[in-house]
Amino acid sequence: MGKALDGVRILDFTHVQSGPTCTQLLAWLGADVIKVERPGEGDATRGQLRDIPGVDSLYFTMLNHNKRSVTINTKKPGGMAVLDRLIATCDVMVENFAPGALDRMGITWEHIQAINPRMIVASVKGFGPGPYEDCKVYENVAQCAGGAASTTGLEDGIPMVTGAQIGDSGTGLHLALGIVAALYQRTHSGRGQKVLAPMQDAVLNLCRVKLRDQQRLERTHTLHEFPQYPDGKFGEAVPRAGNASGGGQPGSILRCKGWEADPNAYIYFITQAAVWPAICRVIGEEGWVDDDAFKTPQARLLHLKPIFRRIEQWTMTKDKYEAMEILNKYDIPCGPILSMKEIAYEPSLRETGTVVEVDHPTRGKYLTVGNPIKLSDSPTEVTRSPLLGEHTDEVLGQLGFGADEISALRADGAV
Ligand code: CAO
Repeated sequence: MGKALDGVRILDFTHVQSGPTCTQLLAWLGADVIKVERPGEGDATRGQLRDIPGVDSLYFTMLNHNKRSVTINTKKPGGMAVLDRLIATCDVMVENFAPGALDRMGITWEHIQAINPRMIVASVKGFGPGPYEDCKVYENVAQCAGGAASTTGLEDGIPMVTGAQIGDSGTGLHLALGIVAALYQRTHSGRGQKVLAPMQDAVLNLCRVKLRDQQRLERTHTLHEFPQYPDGKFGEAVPRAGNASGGGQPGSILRCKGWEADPNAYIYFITQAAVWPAICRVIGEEGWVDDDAFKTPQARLLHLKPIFRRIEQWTMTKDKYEAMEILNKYDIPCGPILSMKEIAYEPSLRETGTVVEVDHPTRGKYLTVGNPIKLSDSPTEVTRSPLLGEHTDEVLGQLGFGADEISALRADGAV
């Protein structure tokens, strides 16, 4: 079976996490992704957070599947000549260097356009145009500047970053969509274009509902579904909401049987209005169904804390899986708090290819997250990440360089 992006060739000039997330996704969709790395060193993540000495780290391998690796030193004229030939033959260049780094290498938009006017140049930067546009940015900086940290955490605690890499991987996803859209537009326009996904903007996009709440707060001075209501005070900005659902259906994380010993013996419980009578019956509070204090969603907002305390008395009598089974029979929306260990060994995630075991020549077998986007006519087969420069000869050969030329480039340190 063919792949959605068959025939698309990507010059992958990315490193660390945000850019590689994007190009890995494009590779899974069928693009030929050629990762360009500095000779001898490669992507810094190859050596970061290593668990086996001298072997590519899981950080690197889990972000660079299905790619080819070519080493090119762009600070050597020979290296630039190779890169120019890649620019001539690729459809998209993806990069996430610090602001100005690409220009300093001489790889300006004008330079690229002169070689290949159809090329799409896609960039991740920490910030878009504005006061911070020249700043280097990592994940947590983006989470803080994009509004995630100020709205995450316990209501009386400090700002918190989340474990989900919304700044890096979240921005990579945004960039991938921009690239696919630009490829589609090129089918009509015949022209390439620049695609920019700033990390602050991507995080803010993912925090869209918090800007919604900011405006609600400014208009009404209160947010009824937040834990600060009805007893606490609201300030001028959206506060941290603990584990409140933040949506129209109140929810909370509740303890389950075994919570004293197991840090993940919890369930997320949503008191969806449609199943309120069922919730009352399950927890043995049938009287609440017609009680004026609990009957309507509006009335319940005044009593969310005691309601969840009572539901928790029930969840604490069941383990999280037993609770799920009972609640699902009544269509009560709930979810177990799964540890990474539970996720790693969950059979259904293995069956769908979302958790995959991959074999690597120097590392051996390891687990990775496969393509979370499932296309019925473009299935994904996850293959291992490349060793540094593993495909240099192959790719340079495809670009028309002869064996002698490749040897000379290598002797000069250009590849
Ligand atoms: N040949 C020769 N030189 C190369 C090269 C190659 N193949 N690949 C990279 N380089 C050089 C660059 O030219 C640059 O040199 P100069 O500083 O002399 O211009 C240098 O390597 C370093 O690039 P960098 O500044 O991008 O890397 P850094 O490690 O200092 O910064 C990061 C890393 C992530 C902070 C920065 O790249 C950045 O802000 N990127 C944009 C935002 C982003 O994607 N952040 C998410 C990262 S994932 O957490």
